[in-house]
Formats: sequence, structure tokens, C-alpha cells
Amino acid sequence: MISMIKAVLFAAMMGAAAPLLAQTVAVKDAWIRGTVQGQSATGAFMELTGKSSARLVGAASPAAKVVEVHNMTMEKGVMKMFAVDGLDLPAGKPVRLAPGGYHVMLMELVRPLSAGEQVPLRLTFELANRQREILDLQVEVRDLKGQSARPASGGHHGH
Ligand SMILES: [Cu+2]
Repeated sequence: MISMIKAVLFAAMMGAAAPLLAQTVAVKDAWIRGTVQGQSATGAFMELTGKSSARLVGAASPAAKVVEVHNMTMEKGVMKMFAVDGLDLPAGKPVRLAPGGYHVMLMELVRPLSAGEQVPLRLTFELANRQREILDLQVEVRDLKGQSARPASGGHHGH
């Protein structure tokens, strides 16, 4: 923790412009919902935990031309989905991106995504000192119901 703070302070003092490779935010249970032929968009879901406070401010993937952070709310009985400019991650508190709520939206997909494949996804975070961190992931595509194509590996009960 101390060394991380020192590293961040050092970067701030140096006025570093280049994004750091992410060490601040941990990702758990990331998955992308698989698509059918002709479907142009899908969602990526995961659990994010910041060691210190951070904000998810962007995402990108070679599988989609447009990637945005979205949220969903119920409005007069209708689910509405909209882009947000970021998602706050309070220090030490897991934040879930899950169907029906926050998600990373992949739009203008360049091809269908089938269960079992791995899709690169890059997340950009902004830290409390405005420094940006990049996190590159390989995210497993699951079927439409969110089931893994791989045999269950246990430990999938949430808390
Ligand atoms: Cu969306």
C-alpha cells in the first residue's frame, strides 16, 4: 500500500503523461455475453475492486467499434440503457457490473462472439490524482444465459 502511494506520488511529481499499467483495480469474474448472427451489440460484465478510489472512465476492444460504460434503470416499467461518463469505484469496495445494471457496452461488433472464445478488452481508469491507468483483459465469452462454456471450476457463489 505504502509503496503504491509512493509510486503514485512519484508519477504525479514527475508529471507523467503516459498511463500507468493498472495496479490499482482488480477484476473478477469478467465475461461477455455471446451474440447471434446479425446482433450488433452486447455487454461485458465483471466485478471491479479498487485498492484505492478510482473511476472507470473508458473501455475499448478490437471486437467492437464503439465501447461505452452504460447503466440501466427502470423508467415507468421500461428498462432504459444509457451511457455514463464513468463509474466510481470506492476504495476496497467491490463494484459489480451485471445484467440489469452497470455494464461495458460493446457496439458495432465487427463479428459475432461465440461462447468459449476470449476477447481482448481494455479498461481505462482515472485515479484520485487524475493519473490514468490502463488494464488489458482477455474476457471469456459466455452463452446468452451467461453460462460458461467451460466446465464449472467452483467458487462461483458470490458474496
Ligand atoms: Cu448498454
